[in-house]
Amino acid sequence: MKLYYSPGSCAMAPHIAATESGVKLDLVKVDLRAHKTENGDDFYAINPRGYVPLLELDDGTRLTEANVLVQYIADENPDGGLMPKDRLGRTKMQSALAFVATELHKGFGPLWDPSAPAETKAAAKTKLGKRFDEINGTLANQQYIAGNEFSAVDAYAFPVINWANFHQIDLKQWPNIAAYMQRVSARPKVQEALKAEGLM
Ligand SMILES: N[C@@H](CCC(=O)N[C@@H](CS)C(=O)NCC(=O)O)C(=O)O
Repeated sequence: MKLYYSPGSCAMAPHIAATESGVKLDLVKVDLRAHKTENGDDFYAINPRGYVPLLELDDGTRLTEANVLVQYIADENPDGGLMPKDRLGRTKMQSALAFVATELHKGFGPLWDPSAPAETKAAAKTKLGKRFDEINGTLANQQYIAGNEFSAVDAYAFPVINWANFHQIDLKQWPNIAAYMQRVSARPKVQEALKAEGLM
């Protein structure tokens, strides 16, 4: 399987899901400004949306959407334990993944957009802060977002929450999140993904 990624982006979600599941990926780096792969290919020809992550299966099938890719990798490799097996557990995990996708991942959108007005950015930070309040509360009683075990939602939440560091959002305001980020980043398989992306 081939993962088109950019270092530190949301593509780290399927990357971590893979390392945590013991899956070896072929990584293809994409320059998201030029929308060119490291091989010089036009990335728009691979994904017309221009987005990473894109997972290419060995038969050439191309899959997108970070929250779905982590589920695909987890489901293909059930021994990794990243997705619950029972229906209610899976539904809860999907709910948590959708929350990360729509509230956190897209919540950062205006902060990455150079054309967004200052008021829009400030409003985005306020809203993200409310979401962080909620996660901080959850993490008061458990080690990871869905319980005491690392799971699919952590693979996605970790790189997205980390973007706070690029936008002057001090995670120390949410001590349980700050501790969680340390805990996740210390995991050997997360370190493996960070190193592979050239971030260590
Ligand atoms: N809906 C997509 C969005 C992916 C996305 O936002 N990717 C960003 C990096 S984190 C990107 O590739 N941006 C490049 C661009 O906007 O051209 C998903 O959830 O996977």
